[in-house]
Amino acid sequence: MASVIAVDLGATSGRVILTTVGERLTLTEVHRFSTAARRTDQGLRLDVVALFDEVQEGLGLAMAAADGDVAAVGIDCWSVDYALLGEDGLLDLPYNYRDDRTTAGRAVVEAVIPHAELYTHSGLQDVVFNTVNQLGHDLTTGRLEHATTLLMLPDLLGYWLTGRAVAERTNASSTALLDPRTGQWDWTVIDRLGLPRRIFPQIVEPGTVLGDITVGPAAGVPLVAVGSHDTASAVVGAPLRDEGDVFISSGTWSLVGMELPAPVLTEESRLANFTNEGGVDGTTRYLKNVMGLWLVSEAIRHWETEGHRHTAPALAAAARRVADAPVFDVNHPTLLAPGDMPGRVRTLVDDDRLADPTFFTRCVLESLAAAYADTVAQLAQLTGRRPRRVVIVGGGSANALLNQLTADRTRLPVVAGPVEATAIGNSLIQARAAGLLHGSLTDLRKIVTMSTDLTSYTPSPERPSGLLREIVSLSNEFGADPA
Ligand code: LRH
Repeated sequence: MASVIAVDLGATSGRVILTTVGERLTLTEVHRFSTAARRTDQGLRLDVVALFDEVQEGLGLAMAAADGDVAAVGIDCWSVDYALLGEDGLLDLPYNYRDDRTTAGRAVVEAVIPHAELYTHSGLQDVVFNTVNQLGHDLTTGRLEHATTLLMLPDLLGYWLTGRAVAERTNASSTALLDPRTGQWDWTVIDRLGLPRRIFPQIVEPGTVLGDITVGPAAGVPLVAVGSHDTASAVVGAPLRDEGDVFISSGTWSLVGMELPAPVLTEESRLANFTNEGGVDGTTRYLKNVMGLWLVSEAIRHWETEGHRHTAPALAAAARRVADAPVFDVNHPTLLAPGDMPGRVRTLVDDDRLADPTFFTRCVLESLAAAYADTVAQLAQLTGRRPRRVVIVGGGSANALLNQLTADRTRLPVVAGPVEATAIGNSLIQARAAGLLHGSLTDLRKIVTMSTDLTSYTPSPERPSGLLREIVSLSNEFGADPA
């Protein structure tokens, strides 16, 4: 049976997955490695050279496991981060978006194009870590002077594999430099900011066959540009059925939204800080970033520095027994950077019980579910659609407590799974480009449903709904000054 190889780089780990393609998909993870950013004296950086070596190792393992019968390779990654190339290759190691240089960068951009105006061009939410704000900082340091090409991370790895430098559209849409109506670079914005036109490569559609890999164990296999923004692939791999479905791509971030045929660029949408990200097959992912399970994983990292080991599944299981946890604003800008998460949450919620990791976890999960409920209510207002079901995919969809709390607080039925939606979406678009599968996203999603076990949750009658907006006064999310 034919296979494809999905390379999926997430915020904490990267995986290489071999997918056999038939009436159902079968996924086998052949390699896993850390993608964590490194704190250096030049900021929070990504060792992309080491990442490329890991990808090559994984491709070797996948080729061996597939016995050579591989139709394509595709790469997805988190969005917004980019590498700069000069005449002699990589100029330096890319920054990670959680580096706090973005606050200064945002001020540079805001002084030239206020966000209210930028939104009418890009349709992107005002989050401090958008590529445009990172580039705003680069403008002040001269980092762009010797740059010939800007490549988003999956495009960089693809370039190193094939020699072809392009900008895949879904990931490019996270820069705030793309016009969501045309799917092309917005030269007006680029020129006004004083960014060099030369660094922006040709945009390609997801599903484009980029050419054969020329180096390493997968040499000779075609590389396909998939929905290379991981969330674009996750939503392809989400078993969405109709216009009443809300998706939550749940992992480090929770991306809560709806798939729409066209962007929503209204002032109401901007004020609610919703974003229009480019999707596969011309769709728009209309969504909001909710801080996600990062709040727990970063707390676990902090407790480890104090000598206490906890795991997310054990904490979530224990948190079932906690009642009466307070709710806080999970999108508070102070929670974005790495560091002491329990300490920062305690400045938002004055409750001594937070010293207990189980209580802390319950408090985070309740607060996430409240933020989801709030976002679902806003989606109804802003799209005119009536949300009827919530589909949760990604690693966080294995968190049964969070799924139940989501059903309770949104008062909607929840369907959870697949955990591997991103790798599935990545594989489906490759398989279609390679001619192994045919049809629309609806057709491809039938394969998702046949390939995975989904779990359903219904709202518990005894628990009230809880809209975050009714409980705490929200900050203006990540764009605003923490004060
Ligand atoms: C999730 C994700 C998300 C972005 C963030 C930077 O991995 O790609 O869609 O907002 O990372």
